[in-house]
Amino acid sequence: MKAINVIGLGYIGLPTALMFAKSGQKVVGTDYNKELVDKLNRGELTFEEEGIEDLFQAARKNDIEFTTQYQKTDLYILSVPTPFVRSSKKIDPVYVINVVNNVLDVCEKDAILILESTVSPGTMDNFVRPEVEKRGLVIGEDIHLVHAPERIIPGNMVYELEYNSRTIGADSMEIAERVKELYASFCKAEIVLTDIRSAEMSKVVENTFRDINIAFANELAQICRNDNMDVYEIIRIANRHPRVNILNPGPGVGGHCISVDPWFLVGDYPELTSLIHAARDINDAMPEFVRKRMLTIMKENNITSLEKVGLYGLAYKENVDDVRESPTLQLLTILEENMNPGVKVFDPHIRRKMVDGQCMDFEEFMKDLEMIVIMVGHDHIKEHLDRIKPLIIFDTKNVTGFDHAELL
Ligand code: SAJ
Repeated sequence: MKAINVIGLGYIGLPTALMFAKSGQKVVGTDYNKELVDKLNRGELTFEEEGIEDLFQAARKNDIEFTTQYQKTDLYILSVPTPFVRSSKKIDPVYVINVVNNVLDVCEKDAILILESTVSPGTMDNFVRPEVEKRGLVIGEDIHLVHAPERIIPGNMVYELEYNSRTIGADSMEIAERVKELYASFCKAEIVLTDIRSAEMSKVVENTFRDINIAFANELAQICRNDNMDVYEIIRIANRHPRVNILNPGPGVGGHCISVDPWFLVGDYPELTSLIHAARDINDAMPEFVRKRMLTIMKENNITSLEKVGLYGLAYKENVDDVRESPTLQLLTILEENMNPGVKVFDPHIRRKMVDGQCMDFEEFMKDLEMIVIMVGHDHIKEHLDRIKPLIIFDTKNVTGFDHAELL
C-alpha cells in the first residue's frame, strides 16, 4: 500500500493524518517544523483536543510516521495556513504555493493533490494551476487537483471528523469518486461531490454565515446595553420562534477561521460585500466595547487601578488552547495603546507565558483581585464559581448565572 502524505501537521492536518492511520491507511505526516515532528515521534501531542490522545494512540498502533521530508507517493493532503493580507484583505497564498511546489518536486505521475486548507474562491485557478502548468505538467493527466475543505470545529474535532458531512471539489467525477472513497474510510456522513470553485466558495460561505450571525448578536448586545435591556432574555424569547435562531454575543470573534475567511470575500469583491464587511467590523470592534464597559464597571465600583482587575481566558474560545486572533489579546493590545496595562491575565489552558501580567496559576491570579472579566467560558471557571462569587464580575460570556454579574 502506498502512503498518504499529509503536509502540515497543525490543528487540521494532524487529526486528519491520525484518522487516516487509525482507519488502516499508511500515512506519512510531513511538517517543516523539526521540533514539532520530533515531538510527535516521541509520542507527544502538540495541542489539546477532546479525544485526540486516544486517536493518537490508535494511529500509532498502525502505520504512521512523522518527518520533515516530502514523500514520493501518489496521494497528498495539504493543510497549511492561509492568512489574509491585512491591507488588501486578499488571501496570502504563499504557504499553499510553497507546499504545492514541494509536492510537485517529488510526486509520482498521476498523483492526486488534495488541498484541505480554506482558501478564497479562485485560489486553485489563480495560484495552484499556474504552478503546475509552469512545469509543463498536464492537469488531469500528470496530476489531479482536488479541494476538500475541512469543517471540523476545535473542541469537537475528533467527533466531527467522523460525523460531519464533507465536500469534495474536483475537475472530474472519476477523481472525485476516488477521493470520496478514501475519506469514506473514516467519514460516516454524506460526502458531496462538486467542482473545485464551488467547494472553495461553499467553505468560505459557511464561515461567513456564522460571522454575520455572531455580528447580529453582538449588535443586539450593543443596542440593548444602550437602553438597559437584557439581550440574553430577548434572544432567549426570540429563539422560541420556529424560524429564529440567534447566536450568542461575546467579547469578539477569534480563531483562525471565522475572523479570517470572510475577509477573502471582502478583498476579492469589495463592491459586493457591504453586509459581510459590516459584520467583520462589528465583531472586530467588540474588544473595544468590552474595554469601555470594563472601565464603566470599574468606575461604578470605585476601582481605580487595573492592577485589581483580572482577565480570565486568553484562548479564542472555551476549552481550547489556541490563541489565534483571541479577543483577549486584542483587548490587551487596546489597553496597552491606552497606556493602562497592569491588568492580570489567566487561562488554565495556556501553559506558556504569552503576555505581561499573565499568571500561571489560578491562586496567584485570584490574589488581591477585586474584579474579574470573564473573556472565555472555559469549563474550569464554571467549576470555580464559588471562588469568584465575592468579586465584582464582568461576565462577557454569560456563564456565571450570578445576579450581581455585569453582562455585555
Ligand atoms: N462565537 C461567539 N458567539 C457564538 C459562537 C461563537 O461570539 O454564538 C465566537 C467564539 O467565542 C470564537 C469565534 O466566535 O471566538 C469562533 O468560534 P466558533 O466556535 O464559532 O468557530 P471556530 O472558528 O472554532 O470554527 C469554525 C467552524 N465553522 C462554522 O461553524 C461555520 C468550524 O466548523 C470550521 O471547521 C472552522 O471554523 C474552520 O476551520 O474553518
